[in-house]
Amino acid sequence: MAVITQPTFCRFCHANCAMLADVEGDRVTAVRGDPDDALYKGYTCIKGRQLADAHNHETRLRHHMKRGDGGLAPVAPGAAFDDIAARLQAIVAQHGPHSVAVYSGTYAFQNSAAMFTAHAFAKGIGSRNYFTSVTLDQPAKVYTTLRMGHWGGGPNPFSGADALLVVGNNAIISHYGPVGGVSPFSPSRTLQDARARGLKLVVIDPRQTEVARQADVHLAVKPGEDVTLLAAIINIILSEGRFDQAFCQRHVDGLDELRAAVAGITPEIAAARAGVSADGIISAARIFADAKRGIASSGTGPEMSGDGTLIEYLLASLNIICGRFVRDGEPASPPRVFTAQTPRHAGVNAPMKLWGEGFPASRFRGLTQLGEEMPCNVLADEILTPGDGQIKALIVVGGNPVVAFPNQDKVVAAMQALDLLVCIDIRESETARHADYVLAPAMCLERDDITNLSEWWHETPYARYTRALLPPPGDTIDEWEMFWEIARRMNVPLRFAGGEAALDVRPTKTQILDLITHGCLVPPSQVRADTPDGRAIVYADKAPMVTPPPADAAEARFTLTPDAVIADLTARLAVAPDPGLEFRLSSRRTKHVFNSSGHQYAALQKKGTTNYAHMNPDDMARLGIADEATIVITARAGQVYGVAKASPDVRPGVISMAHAFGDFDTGLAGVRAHGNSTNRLVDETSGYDPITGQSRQSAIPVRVELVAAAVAAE
Ligand SMILES: Nc1nc2c(c(=O)[nH]1)N[C@H]1C(S)=C(S)[C@@H](COP(=O)(O)OP(=O)(O)OC[C@H]3O[C@@H](n4cnc5c(=O)[nH]c(N)nc54)[C@H](O)[C@@H]3O)O[C@H]1N2
Ligand SMILES: Nc1nc2c(c(=O)[nH]1)N[C@H]1C(S)=C(S)[C@@H](COP(=O)(O)OP(=O)(O)OC[C@H]3O[C@@H](n4cnc5c(=O)[nH]c(N)nc54)[C@H](O)[C@@H]3O)O[C@H]1N2
Ligand code: SF4
Ligand SMILES: [Mo]
Repeated sequence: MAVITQPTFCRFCHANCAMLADVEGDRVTAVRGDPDDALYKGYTCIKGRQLADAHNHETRLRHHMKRGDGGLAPVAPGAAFDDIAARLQAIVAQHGPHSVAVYSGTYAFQNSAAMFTAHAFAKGIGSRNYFTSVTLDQPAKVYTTLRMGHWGGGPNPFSGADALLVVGNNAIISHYGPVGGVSPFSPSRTLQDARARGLKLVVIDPRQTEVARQADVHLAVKPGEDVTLLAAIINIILSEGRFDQAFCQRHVDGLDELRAAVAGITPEIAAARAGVSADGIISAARIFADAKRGIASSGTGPEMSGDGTLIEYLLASLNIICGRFVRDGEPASPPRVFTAQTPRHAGVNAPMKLWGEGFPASRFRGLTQLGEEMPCNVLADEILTPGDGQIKALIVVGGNPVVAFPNQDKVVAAMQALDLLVCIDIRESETARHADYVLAPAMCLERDDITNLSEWWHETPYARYTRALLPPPGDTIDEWEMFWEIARRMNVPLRFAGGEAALDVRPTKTQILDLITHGCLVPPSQVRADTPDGRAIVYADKAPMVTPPPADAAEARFTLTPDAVIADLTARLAVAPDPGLEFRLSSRRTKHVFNSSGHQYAALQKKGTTNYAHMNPDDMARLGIADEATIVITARAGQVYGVAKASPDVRPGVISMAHAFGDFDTGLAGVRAHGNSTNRLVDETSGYDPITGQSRQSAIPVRVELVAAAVAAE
């Protein structure tokens, strides 16, 4: 059969690398990087190169499944949607709208319409219980920094940066980072090029990561001690007068309070607590402050250490006191093509508080919605605890709570306690094992998509509208259509920025995307028309060239003292490090899998099937642990097994381990073939971030023993 090669982009992860796909009839047979794409230049990673295998894989669901006495079995689409809609309607009638919850996991963020439709569905029902993986990820930088104000013109872009300060973010493996941080597009090459033009790099990470290997200064911080370290860096910059005094005078309030709060944190005190050298801290502070451009930013590691809000506050403060923003008259930050446009002026937009009083509240831990989502921290308790507002039904789209949420046993109990659990997943995931229905979605090459979820990283007005290259197999349909099928049966409105979706006639995906992106620079339908070949387009002529001055003479100012942050910081700095258990288990990513996705593909399995417990060889020698030995890791909240891996890049006292491996009952028997879930070590009821509810998923105090020794001691 003839092979037709078509351009598209990868949606295995958020980097959206430009690809060429070979299609034979109804099958994709191979994919590779598109060398003609000016931005990606043919780059792909090993995960993306499995797209053909993924689409054709034997574990892939091609029909919706319903649980009966014999387990999951195929069910006709009409019957599935009728029954789900009827059961949801009965649950809402009996228990009220909050009894239905929706969770958008990582794959809802790889489909340009899924997350928005899932959210519209929850809102249409009137439920406060809409959850996303953001509150398991980096919620503090999304929600708690806005209370300091934000700069209309945006942060300094990566391309013009002289210095970056990177805290717990390894974009070379994760292809993920904040705007202005290490670019997620062909990250290793981009970073090398930036270093060649003079970029200075400071990395704060308990591991010498792939990014840290290129650093001028690497501070191998003890996990969980970033607050002290960042406070010391700010103290040095302020006391040595290396900050942007003119910028602060014009735009910033609260500098004296911040100065006072960090004044006692000398390089020596921070060095002792964080386990790094005082000289290293001083160099890091001077490199960052003496540069003209470039930002301080973090990834998941620090956000998960229990101090997310304080760490993001300190990083935002560093950028504010050093004025790391696009200024009046400088080249403007590019407009995002598919995002509603906001003025990109050189001025401060007023602080915003997106949680607390006035926001729908959870029944637990004083937590409330952040923006329009409830923190994942409370999902299990909201399901398991009877009373007004108890969650009875959950729809999971592209997520896997059983391996991704804190406190695994409780999450499993919660999934089992639901009256109705619907998973939208390409396979029988660890969570789908407990589902009443598993709905089978079309995969990425079988659907239209736009680059709305990756465009915030682009430094040009880059846009892509890719067409479905293959027909969806079996009964599979796009994820947004599943919500539409249920919504129309329940008569639940699906409201988007551009208005309500029709429920009587099925909209096209282009129509849905136009509704979702209403107010954007160029509507998806127009980008589609402009790019009949399905390749990228850069709307350079639609971009403003320079950043205008602030729109309003009485512009807002940044505040370095929102709410009680100074008191919280002072209290945190006064606390000596947790003397508790000897090791700290820190989170990391694995190159060849994406959380719990990819473990089923042969080429990726060859790279390893367990989530190795990476340890410093000196620690292993001291404890008599050989490379590849099985160990037991015990935290206050629980226990897991791991396979020890000698890794000199990990600082002593640290176990560096990926999450989303194994299942709840994998245990010792399956540790080599599947790994164990580190979320068995995480307790969501203590040590969580008080605003975002983010649990301590990294920097977890643990004890480590050889399995043989542990068994003998019992
Ligand atoms: N201890 C600890 N816990 C963590 C983290 C950590 O570092 N440490 N990291 C946290 C972070 S950052 C995140 S984002 C969360 C992730 O949390 P989740 O998003 O809940 O978990 P994933 O494993 O990414 O789940 C993705 C699911 O989507 C399915 N899938 C794959 N392709 C498709 C598709 O095309 N369509 C659909 N519908 N489904 C598909 C996969 O089979 C899988 O079941 O975990 C968090 N949990
Ligand atoms: N290959 C691959 N890519 C992925 C994923 C994957 O599973 N595999 N997951 C995706 C997801 S969901 C996300 S959110 C992004 C995350 O993207 P990143 O945030 O870049 O994730 P990591 O690569 O784990 O980098 C986090 C770093 O934090 C460090 N760290 C851990 N604890 C601490 C601490 O207490 N302090 C400091 N300073 N550092 C600490 C770890 O050593 C690690 O190097 O990656 C995405 N990309
Ligand atoms: S980095 Fe890899 S998985 Fe992510 S979009 Fe690119 S090729 Fe796909
Ligand atoms: Mo994430």
